[in-house]
Amino acid sequence: MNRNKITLIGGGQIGGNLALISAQKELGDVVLFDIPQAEGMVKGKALDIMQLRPHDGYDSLIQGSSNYEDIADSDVVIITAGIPRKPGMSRDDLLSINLKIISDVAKNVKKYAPNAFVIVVSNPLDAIVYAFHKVSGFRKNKVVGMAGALDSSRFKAFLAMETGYSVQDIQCMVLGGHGDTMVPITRLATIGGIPAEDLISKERLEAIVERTRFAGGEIVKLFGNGSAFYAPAASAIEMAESYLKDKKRIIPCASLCEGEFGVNGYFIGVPTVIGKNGVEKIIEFSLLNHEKEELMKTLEAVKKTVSETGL
Ligand code: A3D
Repeated sequence: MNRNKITLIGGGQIGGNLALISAQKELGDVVLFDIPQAEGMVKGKALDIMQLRPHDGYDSLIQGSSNYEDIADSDVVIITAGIPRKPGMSRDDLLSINLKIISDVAKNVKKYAPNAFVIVVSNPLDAIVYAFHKVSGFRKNKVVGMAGALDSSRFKAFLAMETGYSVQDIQCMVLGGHGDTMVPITRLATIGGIPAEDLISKERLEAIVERTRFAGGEIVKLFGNGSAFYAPAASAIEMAESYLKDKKRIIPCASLCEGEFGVNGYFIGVPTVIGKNGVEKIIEFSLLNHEKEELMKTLEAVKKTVSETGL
């Protein structure tokens, strides 16, 4: 049986962790790709993970490369190429640099891995995934942005920390753009199937929602020179795994909406079914008035950043 091929464009903090988790889950063979100036770094990380394999006995092959020919015929491409935030920066501050990078990456992915399912992680997420889609011309079911998976896992983590109950028993979703205007749907958060609103006071829930909105910034401030990477990597892997194993998980992802939730022509966080055909469906459900208003507010923020791409 042929193994899947997973290419990681950008071999920095998230890229290295993506390689490690892909190998540990035996999702397939991995190409960890970066620019020529970082070739030694990705080759070193790849070799390090190859040498870790005997501990767990997994057989995935990990290769570092700065040659686009090595990504040929990838099944999945996860893109983290770009620069991360530093304290005081918003995700939107990264736009001009990461836009140039994603344009270059999109052309090469189109040339060498035209059939891949592409997961974009680089920020500002909703605009960068839009740019990838425009420049590559990939069909909308083959391009998706990772954000809601992470924002939801942050919401879950904070609910678990608040109650002391297992994260496994917590369900919730965060929709909208990947910025401070994201929309945690508090009324649908459950703990062991019980509405979180019944178990946690209104004030504490509001504080948790607020912490979720700024969770990325909280880590940026602690690091001082970069942004989160463990949870972002795990979130993107969850999406890749659902595609490769045709699991049909329902994950909040930045998907191209064409009318769903009243959004047209933009990538924004919505509940998305990921299976062997990529983005198989966006699941719409009724929002309350204040949730609709919040979604429209986050859409305005996404539109503004997208308009700055000039695409
Ligand atoms: P970092 O450790 O700097 O890695 C980025 C890598 O991209 C570096 O190794 C660069 O050399 C490489 N790179 C730069 N230009 C190119 C190019 N043209 N082709 C290929 N590789 C290139 O950053 P990181 O891994 O911490 O973060 C990566 C991106 O993810 C940043 O834009 C972050 O803002 C973003 N991010 C997004 C989320 C979301 O939830 C959406 C979360 C955390 C980080």
